[in-house]
Amino acid sequence: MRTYHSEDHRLHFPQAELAGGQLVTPFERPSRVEYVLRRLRERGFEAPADPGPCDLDAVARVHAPDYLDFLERAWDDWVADGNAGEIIATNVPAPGMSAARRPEGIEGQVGWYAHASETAMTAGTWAAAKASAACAQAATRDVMEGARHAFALCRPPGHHATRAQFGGYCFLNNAAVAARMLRDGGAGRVAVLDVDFHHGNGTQGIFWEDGTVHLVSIHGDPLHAYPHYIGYADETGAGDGAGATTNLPLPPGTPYRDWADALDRGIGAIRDRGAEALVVSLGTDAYRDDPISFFKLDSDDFRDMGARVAALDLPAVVCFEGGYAIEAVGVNAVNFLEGLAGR
Ligand code: OKP
Ligand code: ZN
Repeated sequence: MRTYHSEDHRLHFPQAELAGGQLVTPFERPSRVEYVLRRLRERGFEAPADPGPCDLDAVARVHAPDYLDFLERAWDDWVADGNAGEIIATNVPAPGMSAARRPEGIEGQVGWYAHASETAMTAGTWAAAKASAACAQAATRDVMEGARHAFALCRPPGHHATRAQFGGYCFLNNAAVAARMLRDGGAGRVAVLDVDFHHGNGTQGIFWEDGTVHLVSIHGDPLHAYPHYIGYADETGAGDGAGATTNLPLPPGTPYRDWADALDRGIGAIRDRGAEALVVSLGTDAYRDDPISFFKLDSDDFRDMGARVAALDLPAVVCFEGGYAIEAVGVNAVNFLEGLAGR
């Protein structure tokens, strides 16, 4: 299995995340990647390849042009406006406001293009987000050329990024870019299996009315977990996409036994819809010691998870998402990959 990684992920490292009313070092930090790289090396995976430049046309297949333009110029506009700190959304168009016009000032625009305020942007965020998407693209090209599996060590993650909003540490939806590329490359039906602890709201939104891309997301019940206002089981898609979203929310304290039952239901749903290719949003934050999550998976469970996904017998692009128990992130991610590869 080839793996892709870009050092440019380091260009995104905000000093602060607003969490619990404090400014803390972001949970989503560069060292996460180091632990995955170390374990890949230890377990004999071939050295990660550089993905090359990001194909922005492929990104524009899932994101709005004005949003991409915003991401590109946000930092310069923010600095030009006299702001001394990092970009953090402080005002958002809440329900009840008309939100009829996009503001012209950068502060108003930041809130316009944000769905959460924990996620800061810095000078290097756009470059890092592009490098992350480039990893997904390179892995997808591998699979389109016949590889069984490929792993994109994406950072920053992507599955919370919607068509035109960032948030939840995500800017470009790498998994959605991969799924769209697979479809454009000829796969009639694609499934995205999102095993990150958090609901894949961005992916859900992007393919909400698309019956050819089936999202299955297993996640902390939004009654108790971010993204809080989306991800319920009765959200199943609309229009041509009716029935092509499968949400499997699970309660606090869920052990692997119950988690794996949900996975088997998700896998059954993917079989029923007849996917020809698979994208996995691989977050490892379902792990028992994850600092911001509430499932109880052990490291070995990620290997079993990979093996169950392998039984789908589909070519698969695996995109790295969340996971914040820093040292265990590498073990858990690589355990999944070994399970998937049947090692
Ligand atoms: C991104 B990914 C911590 C709250 C965390 C944001 C979580 C983003 C998760 N106090 N809120 O899905 O792992
Ligand atoms: Zn997550």
